[in-house]
Amino acid sequence: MAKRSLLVLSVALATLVGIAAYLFLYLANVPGSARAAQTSSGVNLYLATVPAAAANDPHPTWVSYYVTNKQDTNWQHKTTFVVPANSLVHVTVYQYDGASGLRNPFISQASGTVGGTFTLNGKTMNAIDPANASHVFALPQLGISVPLAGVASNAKDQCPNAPCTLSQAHMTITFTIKTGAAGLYRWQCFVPCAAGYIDGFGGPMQSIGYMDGYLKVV
Ligand SMILES: [Cu+2]
Repeated sequence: MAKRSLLVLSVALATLVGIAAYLFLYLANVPGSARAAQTSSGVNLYLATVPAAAANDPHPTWVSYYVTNKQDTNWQHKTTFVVPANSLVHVTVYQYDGASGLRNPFISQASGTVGGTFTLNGKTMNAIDPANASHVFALPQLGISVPLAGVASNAKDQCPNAPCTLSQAHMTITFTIKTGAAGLYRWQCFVPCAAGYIDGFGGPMQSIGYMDGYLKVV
């Protein structure tokens, strides 16, 4: 009898431990988020895109977005960006990857940004050559999409993997978006940039933390 109660007790205990592990290690375990910097010039979000994540990443060969700072010296592998509601957010992307090209040239145009434009290395534009697209920063729910031009294939001193520095070959893209109501808005890339996956759309293209994430408007 005592042996049987002990068995029932240990099975019940093991089940509870399993449920707790599922709740806290899986369900409540969300990817990290980074807050945009509030400065005298407004709210600034600095991002970087790379041909491959850092060497110690779980997926060191995957293309990825990172959060960084103005000097591009504080790389964090986070793709949930926290920004204030009803505000202008100035986004800067330091883009270190080469071009993959777009199958749908429509996405090579900017939409939904303030003025309908972006700057590429300081020049104001509203579209790029679809063949030069490396990544796209798109928030479909908000009608926002910005093409990110790739580094020329013959550029000197290309960055192979994160973290990169501004002394290496890169494109600088800036644009401003206006946030509305608080909420969680999905963003993603639309360029088939996932080398080695079917149609370039698997792996990092379908994974939060690489070519996907959230804009958390608070
Ligand atoms: Cu991409």
